[in-house]
Amino acid sequence: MSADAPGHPVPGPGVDEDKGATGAANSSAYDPAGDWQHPLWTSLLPIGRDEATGGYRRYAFSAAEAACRDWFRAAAADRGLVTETDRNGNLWAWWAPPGAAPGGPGAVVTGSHLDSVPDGGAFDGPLGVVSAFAAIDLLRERGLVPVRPLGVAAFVEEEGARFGVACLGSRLLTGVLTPAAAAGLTDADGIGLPEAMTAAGFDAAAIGPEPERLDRIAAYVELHIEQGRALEPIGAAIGVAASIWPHGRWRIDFTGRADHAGTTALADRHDPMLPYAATVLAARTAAAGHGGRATIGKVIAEPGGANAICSAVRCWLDARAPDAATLDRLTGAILDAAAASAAEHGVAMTSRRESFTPVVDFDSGLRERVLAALAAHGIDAPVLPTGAGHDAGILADQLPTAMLFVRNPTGVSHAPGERAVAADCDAGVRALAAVLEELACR
Ligand code: HGY
Ligand code: MN
Ligand code: MN
Repeated sequence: MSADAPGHPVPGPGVDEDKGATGAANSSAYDPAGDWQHPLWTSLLPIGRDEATGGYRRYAFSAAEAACRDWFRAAAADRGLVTETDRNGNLWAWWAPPGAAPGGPGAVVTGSHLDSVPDGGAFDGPLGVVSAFAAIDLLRERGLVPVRPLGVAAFVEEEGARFGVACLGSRLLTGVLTPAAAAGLTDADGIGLPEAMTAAGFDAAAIGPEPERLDRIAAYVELHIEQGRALEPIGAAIGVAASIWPHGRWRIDFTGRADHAGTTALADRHDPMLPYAATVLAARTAAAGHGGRATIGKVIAEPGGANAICSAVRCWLDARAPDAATLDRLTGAILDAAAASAAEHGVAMTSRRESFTPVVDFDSGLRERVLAALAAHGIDAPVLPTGAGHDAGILADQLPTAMLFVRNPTGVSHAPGERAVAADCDAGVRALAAVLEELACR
């Protein structure tokens, strides 16, 4: 809670005190340290939220995701923007200059994603999409008009929560992931991506790269909740991305022999849980030793009887490091430890990399323009690396991209406790509008 008590009128976040950047400032109950009350934000909040956990389950091509798509289309329609869905299910809404075609050439795009990790927070992804529409509102309030097409994008399955490949929509769009590889992806229930897309009303046969679409985009700027706690200690509401650590996901399968928990002598066991446990500990040790991150956040024990030795344990390793060589050493150490422990316990082990993103150094020229635009609006934003992956990182391979981060006071992300305060969300909208004004309106 801020020094300003609830209900005490405080100046709004907008360009003047009567008319806030997002409309929220018009309320006398505006609390900069409270939850964001932007109507676009509050209308999106209920979609896909689990009542019991307060977390979001907005998986690709699910009913919750369909509702998010409806929300996106309605937000675009309310603003007179033209919405289109590309071959891969990514959404685009366009504000084109008079007489110009939506979508380019020379387009400037902002946005993020609307899907979530299991029980994810409200901000990871949606903050960037809501802020994109809110920034367009702010540009219009200021009487600005783009001189080149300005787009809002929402990319499919950024988290890879359903089909295992992070940034699925942008990887397909750019061709980093082939349609054939994507067609072979399945979810936890064995439903293939083509089947899921078809059931959701998409043409699964059409997925694939769209180089001509990318050629028409001059720059992509993604605003995102900070996923960590670098901004809070230095008192900055907004940050700018320098780079993304290389990172990937590995699936590891330990196959042993199911048996009785009470009668099987310890010496006779082939228990896959033991090398699995050793691998979890090895991941922690290796991450600490290499200055990286290694996490096993998903595990399946089969068949899962409380009084039986498992037949198999399957787990997923997420590993990240500041550079590729360190990541290689980090994952090598973990997989070697897994193999050694599996051999010790008479368990078979296989591993395969399910997705990978090399290091991303964001375009320095675009970053300088972003920083200058922010400075011109009195926003002093530190430049930070991040260990989190983003569609902006995938697109960076083919066009100039940049990212803005909005302060996360606790640093919690990928969990229901993820949060940004209203004043910082408003600051994010103003920062994004400043950048879009520079890139699209001059
Ligand atoms: O997992 C990630 O790094 C991102 O939040 N999608
Ligand atoms: Mn995420
Ligand atoms: Mn995200």
